[in-house]
Amino acid sequence: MKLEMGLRKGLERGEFKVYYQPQIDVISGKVIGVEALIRWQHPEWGNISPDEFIPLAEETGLIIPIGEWVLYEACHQNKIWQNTGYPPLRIAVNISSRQFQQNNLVEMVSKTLKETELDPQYLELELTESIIQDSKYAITTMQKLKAMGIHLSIDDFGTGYSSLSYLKLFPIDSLKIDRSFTSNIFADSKDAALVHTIIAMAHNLDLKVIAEGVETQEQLHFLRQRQCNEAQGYFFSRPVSGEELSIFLKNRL
Ligand code: G
Ligand code: G
Ligand code: MN
Ligand code: NA
Repeated sequence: MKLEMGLRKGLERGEFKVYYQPQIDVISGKVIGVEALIRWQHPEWGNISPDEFIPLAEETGLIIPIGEWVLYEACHQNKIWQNTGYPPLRIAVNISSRQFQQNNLVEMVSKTLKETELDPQYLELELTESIIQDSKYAITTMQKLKAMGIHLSIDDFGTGYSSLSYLKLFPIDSLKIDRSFTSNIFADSKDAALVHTIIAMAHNLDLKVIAEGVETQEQLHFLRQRQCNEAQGYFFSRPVSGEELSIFLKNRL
């Protein structure tokens, strides 16, 4: 209850920020994308993790205005980077299943792209396997987003309980290997086998693969040897503010 009020007020008072984490092409080492991650700093309670407030925002429906705000911020920031002259990046935005179910999602996304003047090819929406509950609706919605030129990926891949058959039905571009697998590559040979198998399966289905939670050079090496396309994690950068990411981009040019 208290947290819910806090969320409502937080949105009005501008307590949310969007942080950005770079996504690196494993072969070239170049930054090719950025994931937008929401942060909440409450004046009294301090930093509250999205793991705590996103589930509540979903329950209360506040994820709709919050998600719309994140999308606008992220697209706007991406356009600023492009106008600054950095090589164009793709901005990846998390869409929760409640947001995905909202009936005007496609219109909202389309409107945001127009307002921020961002070319749709530079937007990626990260969906989780939980959207599959209503697969007919999901496919139609995804087809509309694809028709606009937006990239679609499946986040936290391999952690849900869904069947693999949706992979042939959904018009997606890439899979994001959950960081629980990546972090265990050298601790558990079964995780290593799963990572290797997910990459091979994705490629056989003509999908790109990005590994999350890459923290060491050894993990990156393992992924490169197995032809994983992209990597994201603390090894490259923690999620940082827009200004800090600008410095990161400048230093890598
Ligand atoms: O670093 P991290 O603590 O940012 O994220 C924790 C969880 O919160 C992750 O599962 C992430 O996908 C989710 N998350 C972060 N930002 C957003 C957002 O803007 N929208 C949604 N729906 N989820 C987010
Ligand atoms: O569910 P989603 O993939 O959107 O979650 C991203 C989450 O993972 C965020 O909380 C982000 O801060 C966190 N994260 C990103 N890179 C790393 C990493 O290398 N190690 C760990 N432990 N967490 C990471
Ligand atoms: Mn994500
Ligand atoms: Na994840």
